[in-house]
Order: sequence, then structure tokens, then C-alpha cells
Amino acid sequence: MAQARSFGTKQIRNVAVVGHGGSGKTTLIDAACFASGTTVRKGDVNAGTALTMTTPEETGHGMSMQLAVAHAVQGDSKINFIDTPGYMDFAGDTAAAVRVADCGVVTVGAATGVEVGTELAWSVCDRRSLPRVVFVSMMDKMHASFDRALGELRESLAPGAIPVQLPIGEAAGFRGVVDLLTGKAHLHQPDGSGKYLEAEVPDDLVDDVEEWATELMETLATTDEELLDRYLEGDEITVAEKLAALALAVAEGDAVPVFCGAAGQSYGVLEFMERLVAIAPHAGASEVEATSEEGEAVRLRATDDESASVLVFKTSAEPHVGELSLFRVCSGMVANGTELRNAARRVSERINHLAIPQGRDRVEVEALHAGDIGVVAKLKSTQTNDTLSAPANPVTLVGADFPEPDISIAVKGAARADDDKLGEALSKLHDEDPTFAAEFNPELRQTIARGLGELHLDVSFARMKRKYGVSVETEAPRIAYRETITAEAEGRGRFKKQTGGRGQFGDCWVRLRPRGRGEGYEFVSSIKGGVIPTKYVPSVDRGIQEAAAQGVVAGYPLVDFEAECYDGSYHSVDSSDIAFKVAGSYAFRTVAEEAKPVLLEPIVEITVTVPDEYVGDVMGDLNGRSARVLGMEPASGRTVVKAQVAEAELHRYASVLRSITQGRGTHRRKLLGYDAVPPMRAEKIKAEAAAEE
Ligand SMILES: Nc1nc2c(ncn2[C@@H]2O[C@H](COP(=O)(O)OP(=O)(O)O)[C@@H](O)[C@H]2O)c(=O)[nH]1
Ligand SMILES: [Mg+2]
Repeated sequence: MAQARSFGTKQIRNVAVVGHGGSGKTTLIDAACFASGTTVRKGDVNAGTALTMTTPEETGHGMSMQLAVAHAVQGDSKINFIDTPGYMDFAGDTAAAVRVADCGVVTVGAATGVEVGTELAWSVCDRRSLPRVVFVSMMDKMHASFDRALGELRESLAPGAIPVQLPIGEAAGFRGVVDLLTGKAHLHQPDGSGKYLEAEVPDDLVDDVEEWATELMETLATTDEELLDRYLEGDEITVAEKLAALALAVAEGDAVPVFCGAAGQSYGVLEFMERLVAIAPHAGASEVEATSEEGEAVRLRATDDESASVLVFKTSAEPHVGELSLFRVCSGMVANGTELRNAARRVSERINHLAIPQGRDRVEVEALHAGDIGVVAKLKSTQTNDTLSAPANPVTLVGADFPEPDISIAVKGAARADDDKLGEALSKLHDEDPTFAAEFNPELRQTIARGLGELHLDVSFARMKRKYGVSVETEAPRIAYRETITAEAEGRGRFKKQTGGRGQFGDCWVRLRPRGRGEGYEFVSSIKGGVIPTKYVPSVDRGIQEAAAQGVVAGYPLVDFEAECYDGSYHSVDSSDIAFKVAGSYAFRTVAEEAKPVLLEPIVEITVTVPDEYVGDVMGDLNGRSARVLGMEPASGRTVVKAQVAEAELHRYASVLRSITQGRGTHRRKLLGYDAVPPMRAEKIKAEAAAEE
């Protein structure tokens, strides 16, 4: 393996490339690395050969589903590009990438403009106040329009978006860019190298260039009083000074510089990188937040001489390679042979075969400086979002803010052999991907897998089959119904058995009364005169509870009732705990049947957030699900709808919502409690339960 050049903290730029699926992220990174010479072959997304496409699932679907890292070298600096998936289903990796980046590059297709995925990526960056720049991609594509893309950006996401380049020509006529900082035109070479010839601005662009260059200069001048004075006095401001001012404005979130190009032809990628290293914060620009072993907040400097801390932001197990962990050295240095502590899991890990990632490949290095991104194979027990740190100063870093998986499906092994390995395979998937979770639910008697969407779940199962050889079948999760009684009733339970020697005898009279929703179970004894000896009364209670857990309508737990034991009898020899327990359960079953038992179902409160134009469709759909709307609140172009609805009505709701809102609606759910199932559906549930018996 080739030895890689070494880069110090201030020479490193970690950038997360984010944006809508298909907006050119993967192509941009491939072209940038190729143009900078860190990769020798120009890849192609459509052929599955782009540098940051690493898994067969991605090659198969022709799109990114996992984050991947590749680096380019620009002058003295190294850019670690973190490629991310653009789809909501894989938003976990976007969150992880944004966590370890110091700057975001948001790609916006010149022909498509701002899309759902752009908004999503923007909001993920917002959550970390990540400085960002925009690359308007695919300027060579039919219908490409820089002005439109810029207008949409300014209007909906970034009032501070400011062009630092203008395109020369658009669509088939796209020939290069004008650098608004230098006022020079770059005419691109059609050889795919990314190289350009410097030229004078074409006549028809002179006015536009003048106008935008002034706006850019005015924006920059307001970052610094001295600069403003000099600008107003007509002083010459150097390119280096402009870049320094721009870097400051980007770091503060006051400006979002907008670049453009056509990475498919390598147009614009070299100058994009040149500017990016000047504008994006370096890897030591911010302090590192962590928690000490005592649980106290601590801050570490992102420098080599600080004690080491490393955040693992992605693990993925691949056959033949084993487990790979991508990590950012947040503070200190890491070298081959370094021993680090995983404080949360109480294990030590030794770093061997330290490498930097280059897409699918790894390039071994001796050491990594603070701020760099590395990859290491075969850590023993360290998983995504774990911290490794110097044993002398164990800390836990703030991890990525992963979205909660809330789309569920029930899974079972396709064959007996699959079932045996299912639990282990599911837990490995979870370790790799915190937005995938699965657990056996004893009440539903199903294994419930949860993820961020149906595609996410499908791809996770495909990966499970490929990597661990476990195939699954999926089905709708069962609903955790309950039962309750709606009337008071009373009756007797008597258990008498004569077998050879000692017999069994228990006898009790029980009254059942309904209680309010969520009030639970209560047992009351009003036994007088010792007709049931005190020591046996708790057994009656236990018998009732055990029988209630089995239900009387359709086999679901019967809840929210009071049981009063008010009479009974005993036998001085044959009575026992067991006998009274059985008597209690008999009494319960007899009396509950008389107490007008009904089925209850889980009711959830859903909070749906959608752009205003979809509110009508969303309400119509909720009506069809017999939802009760609790309220609607406007929130800057969006409406938040709160409604109460039966969980049984929400199967695959996330997908439906996505399709009626073109992916722009989101929802959250919260269990509110239980309510009676409407009679029609209750009959169906009873019939299903009977059939299963
Ligand atoms: N015409 C044109 N097509 C491009 C360009 N960049 C990317 N594409 C195509 O657009 C599609 C999506 O690109 P990709 O890089 O996968 O986007 P991502 O999903 O954001 O990573 C692919 O078919 C690319 O070949 C470009 O500069 N010009
Ligand atoms: Mg991609």
C-alpha cells in the first residue's frame, strides 16, 4: 500500500456533502478527487464505479445509501469529503456525517433547484449550526438555471446565499465560470481533467459580474469595520483579504457562498476546492465537547498535544474485510499501536493497521493528527457513536443525533435455520446502524424491526441476507389490544379435587367492577369471620391476575378493574395456596364473562408537520382513518396537525404521508392510552383470535 502524505490539523478540512438524492454529491466528490490526483480513475455513479459507492446495495440501486469518505489534496491542504445518502430513509448516516464535519457542502441541481432532500439536509446542518457552502451542480444539464436555483435557495433556506461564481453559459452552452473574487473567467478544458484557461469575462456577462461582485464585496465589507472603511474609501482589497472575510462570515453562519459547475465533466471542481480550503473552517477550529467519567462536561482542544479522543461515526461489517470503523480524531493524536479506552463499554482497544479511507480503499498511515478522519479494522467491541479515548483521561464525546426509528414491521426467519440466527444478525445490524432496531415483543409474539422507512428496512434485510446469510419474511406488526369490563358482576369460583390421599379445596366469591382507563387493577378483600383464612386471600388475588392476563374476549390482557373477594369457604386439610389461586382464576373467568367485557385498542397522538399546501390532503387521509383532529397550528409555511387515532389505523402511515406530501411531511407518534374498539372491528379481531386458537 502507498504511504500517504501527512497533514496537520490546520491543513485538514472535513466537509459533509449533503443534499437531495441525485443532486450530484457522489459525482462531485469523485471528480474532485480525480482532479486533485488522489484517485487515478474517474468513476461513474451510473456504472456503480464512483469512488464513494462502497456496497453492492448501492451499486444495485445506483444511489448512495451509506456515508463514505474520500479525500482530495488541494495545495497544502487535505479535504476529507464525507459523501452522504440523500434520502430520508438513510438520514442516520447524514446525521453522522454532519456530526464529524466542520463544514457542509450542499449540492443543488441546477435543473431541479431546491428539493425535499435539500431542505432535509439543511435542517440537519442547522441543528449543529454547521457552516456551509452551496455547489449548484449539473450546470451542463438541460433546463439548468443558476438564477432559479439561487432564487429558491435565498427564498426558502438561506437568505445569506451569495454567489462567488457565475456560470458562463448554461445547459449545453455551459463553458466555465467567472470567479467573482478575482473577476476572471475560467474556460474549462473538455478533457475531463478539470483544468481551465483564465480569460477575460465575456462581454455579455460584464454587467452581471459587476453587479454580483459588488454585492459580494458589500457583504464581505460588513463583516469587519476596518474592511468596510477601506472599501468605502475605494482601497484595493486583495483576494486573500476577501477570502479571510468570507471565511469569517461562513463560520458565523452569516454568508453561504454559492459555487457552480458540472462535476460530471469535472468543470468547476478545481476552483471549488481552491476556494473551499480557504473558506471552510479547519479541523481544529472548534473546541471538543465531552463528558468526563464522573459525568461532568469537559472541553478538549482539537490539537495534537491534547489527550486523545476519537468518535466512531460509522461501523460496517463487510465479508472478507471484517468490521471497519470510521472515526474522527477529535483531539490528540492516534498512532499505530495506540491503546485507547472505550469507557462506556469498559474495554480497551488497540489501534492496528491505522488507515485513511479513500472510498472502498484504505491507505495505511503511521499516525493521524487531531481533526483527521481515519479507518481501522477489527475493533473488538466498539460500535457506531462510541468514543475511544486516552486511558489516562477517559471521556465520552457528544455523539451524532440519530433520528429515532419509528417505522415498524414484524419479521421472522424465512426458514428454521434463519430463525435460529435471526436475533444475532438483527443485533449486528443495530450495532452498525443505530437507526435500525429490533426486539422480540413477547406480548405480540413477534420480532418487531424498526427503521426510518420501508426502503431502509428492505435494504437492511437485503444486507442481512448478504452479510450474515439470514433471510427474513415480513408481516404487519400485531396490535397490543387489551380487554376490560364495562359492568359490575359477581360470582363464585370453586376448586375441589379428591385424588387418593390429600385433596385440594378452594372456594371464593368475587365481585368485579369497572375502573377508569389507565387506572389499572385493584384487589379488595372484604372477607369477614375468617371464612377464607387470611393467608389464602392473596392467592385468590394472584389467581385473578393470572386469569386476567389471559383475557376473556380474544386472549388479550384484561385491565382497569377492581376485584373484591367478599365470601368463600375452606377445608382445614385440603385447602392450600394453589387451590385458592385456581379458585380465584375460575371466579374471574366466570364473572368477567358476565361483566360485559370489551376489547380496547391503543390510541396514539400523532403530530404531523407538512407544508401548508398539503394540509387538505393530509386531513382528508386522517379522516379516512377515523382520526380525531385535536388542533392545527401554523409554523412558518408549515402546519402542525395534532390528531388522535387508533394505532391499528396507522400501519404504513409514514409511507402514505410521504407519498401524499411528496416526501415533505413528517410525523411523530405518542401512545395516549386505550379506548374501546368499535364493534365492527372488534368482531373481526375476535374471529382472528378464535382462528389462531
Ligand atoms: N449532466 C450531468 N449529470 C450529472 C452531473 N453530475 C452528476 N450527474 C448525474 O446525475 C445523477 C446523480 O448523480 P449522483 O452523483 O449520484 O448524485 P447524488 O445522489 O447526489 O450522489 C447521475 O446519473 C450522475 O451521472 C453533471 O455535472 N452533469
Ligand atoms: Mg450519492
